[in-house]
Amino acid sequence: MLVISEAPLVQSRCWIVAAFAPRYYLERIMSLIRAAAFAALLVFTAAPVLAQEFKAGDIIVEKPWSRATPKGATVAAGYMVVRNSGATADKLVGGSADFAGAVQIHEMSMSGGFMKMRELPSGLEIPANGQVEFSPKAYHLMFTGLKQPLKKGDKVKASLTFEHAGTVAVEFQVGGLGDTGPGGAAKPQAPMKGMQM
Ligand SMILES: [Cu+2]
Repeated sequence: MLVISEAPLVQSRCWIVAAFAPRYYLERIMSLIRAAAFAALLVFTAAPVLAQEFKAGDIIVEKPWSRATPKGATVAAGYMVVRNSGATADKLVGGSADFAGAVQIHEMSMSGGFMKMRELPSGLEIPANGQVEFSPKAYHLMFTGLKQPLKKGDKVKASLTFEHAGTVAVEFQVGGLGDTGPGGAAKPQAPMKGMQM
């Protein structure tokens, strides 16, 4: 008796499951796809940002970039933004790079109507809770004694030494020959605070 009366019920339950299952699974699959797509989007949008920040102590080096060098060039320049989140000033005192003989800190300034650059042998102060921008026409790193030409799309390793934060390993993204900003962007250059022009 029990088996007979239960049979139609089980059958009808199966029918309900069968009718709703495709839709249920489709929705589950769609939501999984959506979640995966969202995760992929996060990875793709977050990765380049993370890859362009290098940190040691209170010092953050943002978007280091350089330019492709013409054939036979022996020097290249490095640009970036150095932020100091600490309450005391720090100082960039030097650096080194696998691809260059030396890394110098340079400053551009107007002299007799010409842009001239000079080395800052004692380093460059990074103010407390402040930042210094290294860009064409302003402060820059000078890679001298290039051991290889820099090609667009390269990522070249260097390290920067700060008086307090110590050494920060960074990677310079090499842009095109005429680039004016990271990723080739032609951003307007803000005048440097405290720079004699
Ligand atoms: Cu220079």
